[in-house]
Amino acid sequence: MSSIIEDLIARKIFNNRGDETIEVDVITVGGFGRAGAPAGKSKGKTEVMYYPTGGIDAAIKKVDDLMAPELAGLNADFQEEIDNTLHEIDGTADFKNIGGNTAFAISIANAEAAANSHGLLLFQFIGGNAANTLPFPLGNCISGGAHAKGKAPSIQEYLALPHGAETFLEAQTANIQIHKKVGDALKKKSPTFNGGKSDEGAWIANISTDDAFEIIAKACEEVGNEMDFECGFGIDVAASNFWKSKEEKYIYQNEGIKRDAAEQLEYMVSLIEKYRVAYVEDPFQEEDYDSFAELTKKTRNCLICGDDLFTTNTERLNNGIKINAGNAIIIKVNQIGTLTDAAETIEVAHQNGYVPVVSHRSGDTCDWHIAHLAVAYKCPIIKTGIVEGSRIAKLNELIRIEQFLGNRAKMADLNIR
Ligand code: 2PG
Ligand code: MG
Repeated sequence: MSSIIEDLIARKIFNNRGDETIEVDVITVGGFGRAGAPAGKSKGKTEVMYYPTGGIDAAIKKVDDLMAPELAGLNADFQEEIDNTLHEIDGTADFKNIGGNTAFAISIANAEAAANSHGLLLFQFIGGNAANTLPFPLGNCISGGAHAKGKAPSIQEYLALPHGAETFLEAQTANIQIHKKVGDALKKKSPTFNGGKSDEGAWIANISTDDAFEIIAKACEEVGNEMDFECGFGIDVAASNFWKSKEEKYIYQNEGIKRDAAEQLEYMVSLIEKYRVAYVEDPFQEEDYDSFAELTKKTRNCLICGDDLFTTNTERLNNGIKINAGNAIIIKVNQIGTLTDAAETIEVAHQNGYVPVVSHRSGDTCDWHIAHLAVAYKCPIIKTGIVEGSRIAKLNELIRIEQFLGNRAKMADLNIR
């Protein structure tokens, strides 16, 4: 009885970019949950719509007028029923009517309210006793592309991945050291570098794509030696953002280089081999499944991950699985709208040997739910920056979860050797 929903309260808050977003409280007889929606800047074309016509104000009114009365009296323990009800109220495939971010906030707040009604933490409520593995943090050190203002590498993110760490605390400590070293190296390399950072807390500098590789590779190697475990690194190319469909070329602005799909494939293979890159996200534009499959075939010991390619969508993931396009998938619940939809995609990923990578958005709040989702759904990697308030909120929560689990805690199984 304690999980019966009594009311929903929606409001407008701000994210780390200073943009408005929606937050929802779900109040049950014996508990409470709260979630604020994040927002992408480099969004996939097939993500659900964030808000209905009329924006956040219209979304809040719909929570008051439609969702609150409809959900009151239902049991928050039954996440699927709650999420199906959201789909029914909306009635479209992409949450056009109530907004995907509205659905997201209700869905996640509901899960938290259910856990809270039982006196459990979110990861325990969802994952039960089996949820005892911590993800490796994939953390952004250098921002470029759509996440930078002014001149910067075309590749959107250069990410540290300390995959040899034995504890989460060690892994996050390594990432912090790498981030600091990268900052020092950028100061030496670029006369115009002034310590500027992106929304995700990664450094922004006017350097070439290749210089960024040299800098992060060296920082990871040094920290790996100091801490005595392997620190790899990866990139989020976010290639859709600099793919010009008319020319059919990827435009590397800072270098004045253009590459067609075949040249981009060759370039990615050469980078992976030269720098032993452990993780590559969205190396091609979001409809080019074939190039993803080619790259996956041509490389070893590297995760080839789809973000804009899959948009946390089971159908799109299944398209990829058919031709072995990639071997990892970014999970962003607000790309698809509800926790139930995202959980289904994670399940399909697990069943087919794709590594699910739970991820923040560049525009985010200090909510820490994705820390719990990573543990609950056994996602071996969490992508959520290294520094900056919204990132630290999630990373510190994982440190708490690790402590809470005590000697039951272990790091996820991640085979990039
Ligand atoms: C990405 C994300 C997060 P955004 O492309 O992976 O780093 O960016 O939230 O802007 O889509
Ligand atoms: Mg991405």
